[in-house]
Amino acid sequence: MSTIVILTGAGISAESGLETFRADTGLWAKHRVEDVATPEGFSRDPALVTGFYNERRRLAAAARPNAAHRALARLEAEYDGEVLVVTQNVDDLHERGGTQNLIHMHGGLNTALCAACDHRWPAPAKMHAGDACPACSAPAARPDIVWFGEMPYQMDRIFDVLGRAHIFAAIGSSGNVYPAAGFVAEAARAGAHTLEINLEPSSVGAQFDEALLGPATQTVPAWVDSILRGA
Ligand code: BV8
Repeated sequence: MSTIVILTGAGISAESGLETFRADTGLWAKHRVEDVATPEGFSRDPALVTGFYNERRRLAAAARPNAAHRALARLEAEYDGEVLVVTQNVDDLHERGGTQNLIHMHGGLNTALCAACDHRWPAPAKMHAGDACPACSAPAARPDIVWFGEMPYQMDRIFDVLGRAHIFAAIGSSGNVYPAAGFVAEAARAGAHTLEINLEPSSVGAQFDEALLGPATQTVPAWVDSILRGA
């Protein structure tokens, strides 16, 4: 059975109105990554970080999946093989767009995590630093987000599927953050055909067999059509 692995980054949610990280108006232009996306930043100022993710959660809830998210759901539903989406994004637009076989390798806005006992529960719209864990009662609730220096989720499963991928596509990712940026090399080693879908070549663009340049809401549906047509 043929396997397609798709890595997505902030660029697939850009046309849903969610800011990317590296655009000069991006999230990190307003916040130093060390202050809001590291465990050290969280321990230094848990209220600042919790507030940063409350705002991201509010914006994600107000956003809607776009044609690119929906096209990937159609691919999963209609393709005669396995389709796995591995997203770096913490928004839930893939789920709301219909994708089911999905890994949030950097966590997600809609889950809270207890730093004391690892319990997870649905995140409230607004979390507060020191919220109590519903399982162990410790005042140790944190966003269930993989920060820099933390191990991304489900890496074993991701490498297992990359090892048997026939097609690997990276959509809307700048290729600056590892280990995600290394997935194309892993898929190529397994003999996969690799494709980058982006507005412009990423930092690892030269490692791909093929590039589809343009906005994701146009390029992704066209690519999915070509796959389903057997082109
Ligand atoms: C780890 C959650 C190890 C937070 C994020 C070398 C090897 C391995 C690791 C490292 C290394 N060097 C340094 C490291 C450490 C670090 C790293 O990679 N640093 C970088 C800066 C060099 N990596 C880590 O710390 C990772 N952990 O390595 O753990 C370990 C080992 C043992 C034990 C413990 C630990 C963890 C990294 C995860 C950090 N968390 N996100 C949050 O969301 O708030 S990262 C965050 O930025 C995203 O999740 C994403 O992964 C990353 C990059 O963002 P993109 O999605 O690519 O978005 P960006 O804005 O950059 O680009 C947007 C793209 O879209 C652009 O290309 C643009 O052209 C395109 N685009 C825009 N509009 C459109 C579009 N495309 C199409 N259509 C459009 N309309």
